[in-house]
Amino acid sequence: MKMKFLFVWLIVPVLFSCKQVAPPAAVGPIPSESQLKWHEMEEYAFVHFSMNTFTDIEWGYGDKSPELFNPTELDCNQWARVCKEAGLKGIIITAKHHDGFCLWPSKYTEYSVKNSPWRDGKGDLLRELSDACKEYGLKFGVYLSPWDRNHADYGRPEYITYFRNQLRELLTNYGDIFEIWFDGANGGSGYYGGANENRNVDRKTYYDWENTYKMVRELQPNAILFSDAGPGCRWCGNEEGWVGKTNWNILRRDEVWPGFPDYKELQYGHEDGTHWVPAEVDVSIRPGWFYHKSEDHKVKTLPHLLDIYYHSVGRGATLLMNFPVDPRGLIHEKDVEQILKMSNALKADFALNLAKGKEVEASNVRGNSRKYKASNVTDGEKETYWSTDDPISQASLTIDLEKPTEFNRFLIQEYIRLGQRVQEFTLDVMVDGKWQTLAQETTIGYKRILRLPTTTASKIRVTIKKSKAAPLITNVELYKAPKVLTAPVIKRDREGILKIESADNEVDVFFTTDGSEPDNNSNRYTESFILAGKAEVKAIALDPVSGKRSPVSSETFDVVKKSWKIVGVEDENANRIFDGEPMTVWHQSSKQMPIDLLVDLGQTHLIRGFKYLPDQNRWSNGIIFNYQFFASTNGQSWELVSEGEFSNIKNSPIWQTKLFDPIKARFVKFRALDNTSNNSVAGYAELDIITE
Ligand code: FUL
Repeated sequence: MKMKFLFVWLIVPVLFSCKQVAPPAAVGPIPSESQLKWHEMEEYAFVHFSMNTFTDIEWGYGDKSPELFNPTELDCNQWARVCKEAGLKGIIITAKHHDGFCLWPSKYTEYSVKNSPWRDGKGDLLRELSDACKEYGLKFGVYLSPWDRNHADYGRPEYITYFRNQLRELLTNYGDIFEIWFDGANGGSGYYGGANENRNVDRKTYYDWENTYKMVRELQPNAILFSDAGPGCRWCGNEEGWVGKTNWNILRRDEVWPGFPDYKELQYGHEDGTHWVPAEVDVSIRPGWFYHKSEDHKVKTLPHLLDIYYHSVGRGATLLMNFPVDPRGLIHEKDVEQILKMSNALKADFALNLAKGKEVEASNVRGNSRKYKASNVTDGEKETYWSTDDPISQASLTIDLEKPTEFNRFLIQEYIRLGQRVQEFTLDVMVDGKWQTLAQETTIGYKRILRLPTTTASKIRVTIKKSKAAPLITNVELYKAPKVLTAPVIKRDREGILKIESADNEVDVFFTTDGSEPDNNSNRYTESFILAGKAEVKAIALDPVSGKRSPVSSETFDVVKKSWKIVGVEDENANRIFDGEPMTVWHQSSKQMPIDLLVDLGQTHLIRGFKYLPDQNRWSNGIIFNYQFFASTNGQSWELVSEGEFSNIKNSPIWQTKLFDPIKARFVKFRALDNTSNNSVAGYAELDIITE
């Protein structure tokens, strides 16, 4: 009797609590250990630096002399220092770009640094960079272009031996390589040892990738192989810096090959993927991958860089941020400034996790086991996770924030070691005792971050609406990111409508129109309005809570261009040159220069100068160099009021201002005598006059 009592009251409960709950089984493809480590890197750097840096082009033909490669202040420690400070975890370098020029003294070609004046031909950039990476605790990776526009054998089987020999050099001489980049751009025109011809290859078969991968696995078993199709990680399908909101880490890999035409699918992955091939977002901090002085004023702004972060890392991809190292051999100071702005802003965004250690309740816990308990998501441990019974249609987690708490960032992670599962989830918040839905989303994956309107809630609820199997959620975090206080952008269109845009829509914008410094007593901007005539507009963004303010932005406007007309042109697009939008452009082409642009100003003004903004696009065209500018009161008899060149416009295609003695004019004629690319195109982003 006594024994039976003991058994029921003591042994049975003990047996029950020890009951083994079946652990969740893997669902679909899962990542390898190296892929898991790679996911955790989150952000790392790309460096494009090679012959193109010295020839000012993006794709070298393969015919330029190694003599041209001559950085004067090359300092890989500077690159590593900047990357380290910016929180980037590694550097991938263009060991060989499409033009075939090698940054290391390869045994297999003369087309390398060994025939350049740099370090008297004794330099090895890969040695210097891999050493710098070691010193700064960064990982080191290489880009080796499969396409080689210099090599005589490109397109023939012999080239594959050459390519592998080079790869072997890279994989054996520079320590651990974390990623190897095989670009999808392949085949086309080139120098090819002097043949100067077009060579196309069958991208599916020519490279015999399987055997190359085998070699990599032997020499660097942990290296992640990048290509459109992986196998380690995949291209994200664009070079703008984003991956889809729905982002599957898995891919029907055998349907994809480097250079495949449906590459846009790579932006989302395949929900029914057969292999773990996560996306990497490669993007340059400037428009080009290589350095061009003409892009010094086009380094991406902080709001743009933050968008890139939230649209890459924030959607479960990694971010590969490119620095076009300049001809000195340094990351340009403007790029340094912007990347540090970005990393400082991100540090501030994720400074304090408001959900850390908070109580969590779940609608269902797998086998009621403590191992899978809900509070695993707020314990800061990456190996513990909340899970539910299997199968389950829907499950939710409620985090009690204890008091009304303000936040605007929500971060969630799946335990991807056992596969990516979640297909749909929602985020609800309890405000004044009532639940409201704040977001409805799809995939999570390694990490998902939502930027939300600032919300004050006492509880949040995450509902997994649809999942391939029991969800495994390892982490939920909440933050209150500071406002983005960059100088507002001021624009006025042809009609005279003034718009002021700020990067953060939760800040106040104040402005003046008389050139005085704006503060919180100035006009508050709420919506666009007509601002006629001459004005110097200045604006600031101000966080109403902290009182912090942005730098001041400033724009000067002259007469409104409403009644301006381009004479003798029917093309509607021509009006783009008066629209106040620097990114829109109109081109005039002709059989030969000069090309005239004749504008009727609609009324007579006393003018004393003009302003010209050339095409601002990445592949810009028709940048006028030598010009003449004429004025007329009747459109018949013209007076030449200014002529000359826009010095340095090729390197610095910013607003060009020319002043002259005041003259009355109803008509102006802007004559392009030539342009920076020696063709007969005149391109205009904007044209303006300066009146007395
Ligand atoms: C592209 C290349 O063609 C560009 O030059 C650059 O290297 C970029 C990262 O990949 O496909």
